Amino acid sequence: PQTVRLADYEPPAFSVDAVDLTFDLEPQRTVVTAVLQLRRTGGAPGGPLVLDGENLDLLEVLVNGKKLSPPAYETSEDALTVFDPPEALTLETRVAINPKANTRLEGLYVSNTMFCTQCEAEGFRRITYFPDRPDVMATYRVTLRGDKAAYPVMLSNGNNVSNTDLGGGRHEAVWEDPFPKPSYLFALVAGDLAMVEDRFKTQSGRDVTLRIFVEHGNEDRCDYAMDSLIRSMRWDEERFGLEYDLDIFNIVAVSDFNMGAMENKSLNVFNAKYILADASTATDADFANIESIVAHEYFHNWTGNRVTCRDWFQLSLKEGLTVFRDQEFSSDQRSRPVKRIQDVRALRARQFPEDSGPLSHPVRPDAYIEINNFYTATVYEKGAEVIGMMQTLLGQDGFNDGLRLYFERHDGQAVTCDDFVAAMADANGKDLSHFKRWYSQSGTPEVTVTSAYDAGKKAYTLTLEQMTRPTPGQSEKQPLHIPLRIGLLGANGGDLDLVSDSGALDGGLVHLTEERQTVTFTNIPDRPVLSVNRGFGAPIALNTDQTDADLAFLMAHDSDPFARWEAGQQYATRLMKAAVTAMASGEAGDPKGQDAFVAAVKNILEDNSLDPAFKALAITLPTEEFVGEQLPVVHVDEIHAVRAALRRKIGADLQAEFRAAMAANEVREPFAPTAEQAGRRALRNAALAYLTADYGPEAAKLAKESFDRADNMTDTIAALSILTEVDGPERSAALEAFETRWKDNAQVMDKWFALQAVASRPDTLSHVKALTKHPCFDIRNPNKVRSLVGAFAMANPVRFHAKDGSGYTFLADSVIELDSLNPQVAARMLGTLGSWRRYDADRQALMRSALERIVAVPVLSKDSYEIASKSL
Ligand code: HT7
Ligand code: ZN
Repeated sequence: PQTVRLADYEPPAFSVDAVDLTFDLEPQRTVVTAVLQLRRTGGAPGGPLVLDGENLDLLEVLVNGKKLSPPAYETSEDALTVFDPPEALTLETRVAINPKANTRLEGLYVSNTMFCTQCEAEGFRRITYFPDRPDVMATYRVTLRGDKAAYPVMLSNGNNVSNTDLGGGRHEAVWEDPFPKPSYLFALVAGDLAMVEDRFKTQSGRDVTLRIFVEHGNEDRCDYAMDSLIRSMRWDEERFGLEYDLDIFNIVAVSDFNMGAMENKSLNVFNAKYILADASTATDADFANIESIVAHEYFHNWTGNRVTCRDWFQLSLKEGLTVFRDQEFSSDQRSRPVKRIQDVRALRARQFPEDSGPLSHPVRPDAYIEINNFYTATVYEKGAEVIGMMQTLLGQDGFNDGLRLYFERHDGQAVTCDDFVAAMADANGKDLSHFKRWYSQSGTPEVTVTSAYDAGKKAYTLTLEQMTRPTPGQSEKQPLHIPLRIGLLGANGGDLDLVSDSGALDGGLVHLTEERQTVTFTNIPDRPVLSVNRGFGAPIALNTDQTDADLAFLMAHDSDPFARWEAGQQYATRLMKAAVTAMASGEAGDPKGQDAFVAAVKNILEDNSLDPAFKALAITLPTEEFVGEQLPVVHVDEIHAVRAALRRKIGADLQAEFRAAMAANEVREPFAPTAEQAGRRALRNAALAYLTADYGPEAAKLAKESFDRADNMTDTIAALSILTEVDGPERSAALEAFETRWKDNAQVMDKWFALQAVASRPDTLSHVKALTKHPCFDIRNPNKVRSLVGAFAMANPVRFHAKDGSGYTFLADSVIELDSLNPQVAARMLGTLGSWRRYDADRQALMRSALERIVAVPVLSKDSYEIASKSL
């Protein structure tokens, strides 16, 4: 397969001013008529007109109303070429497509009985011939014709300008979108759908109709999504002055969807999982996800749609910025520190491994085989961190000025990350050229901080060194501009005033721009305790000379809540690493060292100044995956054993405290999806998990009681996740009760599949295999695949990495089967095999051979080929 390179970017040879599309909708044969107004804007004079197109049955081509025949045009597997085109022309094509047979879920497809589209990144070329690239922006008029009974609802982008009964049981709807847009933002939906409606008045007085379309029976489960949409619209006006620009905003929930949601202009399409919720079916985490994803897609209306990407290498221009915006929104709606901790946990879990593995790429990648593979944690989450650092450097007002200038300059254009940074720099009179390296350099910078205290001079000196390890294709690394927020704690736990050799430090911000720098703080009465990278202001890995006592002190006193949480994580990681290393080399280890940590956990539990959501996070140990990453070799079984043992010890030592925490945080009032109630449930369930950490008979009883009493999905899932680990009759009783109650609810059944897939018990893989035959499992449904195969491969390290290689074989088999149906989802399942170099020799060999088996499949998608071959 061909590699596409940023360096080869050429502006389009032809632009499209206007598109007129007509769809005659039939599940197995939809006819698409496209009329494009084209004009030459580049390329070689007199050169041919080349349009992208895949899997299209071409029926007819006309130029300026005249029918063409070969050799005036030719088709290939992925293009239509028209020779000797006029400089400006009307091109009409008619193609037939088969939406029902479209298992890739890209382009136009059928989900249950409804039609829907997914065009980002390159799905539009599966609908009609078109220059399917984001820098071709056009206005669209769309006519939809279909059976009135089967598709009473027919939607596309923009405004509904007419509806006509065509007779014979068919009808027609016409939609016009006045805003020029790239083809990836085109959408259509047709089906028999229920609708929930609300209204929003913008700050300038525009009355917007808000509609959510769902399958019949789900109308009552849209309230939270609608409320999230309204809150997002208001927040974007208040925070950034950004207002909605049409009179209608539609959302449609679909069951079969490759990702979370899609920001098509005024017609957002969502994975139903991120719309439908109520107390009995959704967990607190589900509600939080709905809030942030609804906001994310809405925010794209400005950051992505009004100003879009010139090419797909610039994906982070819209995604990094929009993730930053949705994170800010959720922080304002909920607890900012808790949100920050959750975001950092996600970044470490998904982006850090990517950055240190074979698929490492910059926030702005410079080459790809399949663009679908670059919707990554690096482009999204690290991209958001880069935006956040810009806000730190410019201040919130300066950042807002930069954003204003960006829209002033580029509204209606397709632009680059460089254009974005230029607007930020120009609006603030700053030079961001050094900072911009974050866009082009891959890898997580490692910062080492060493301290020295001079009691005589009352001076405290920090030496800061940064280093980024080589990544594929980038052997040389340059120093980055790393903004580090630093605090020094005095003996009473308070923050000391920071006066450095370069003057007072505003907010404790140190700019690390060189490979090595020192900073000396003066007037420091005693050796302080260092708190560094407060708020996780920079996405780095940090080495410090902090002692265990320093970490315990920070856990108890740091004024920065993130740093308080982080100290606990580092402390626990240190203990677990030591125990794993000892165990792997057959030594006894020093479990006594763990008592001080348990005492620090007790302190957190009993600190009444802390909110329950924070406490729940602060007492949760780093994941097995995180611990593994800190070790030279991932000792899978030892890490699992050590973490489980530490959890049992904490649970046993703090029995009384956990019982008290459970009682104090029981939510007795009616369920509400508020951050406050969610925090109490999180702490109550974290306490329950510690009390049952030995999975013995008492634990089974306690968890089962909790399961039976639960009146909301959060508590149900918390109890069931414990019960999946136990051996007694409570396990099967709970799993069966859950299945009986929820077998008709696909979304809830996803949870049931996932819980069984992540159980650490030895028989998990056999259960997972059996579950692939369950009537609710369907390999064509991405949510099901992610719940069962994805959860097993990505969230069950001890069973996925079973020494006999059975986990790898299962994954490879599943990927090979899925690849022929849905390559995008298949390729996403593969990521975990890429880390094979991090394991022992036996596992390395087994993981490699699973990858080799995939690469050797004769007809493999370029999606899976790219991931598997680059992993080897
Ligand atoms: N911009 C979208 C990214 C996307 C996508 C969504 C659904 C299915 C396939 C997709 N390919 C790319 C979603 C977002 O980031 O908002
Ligand atoms: Zn997005």
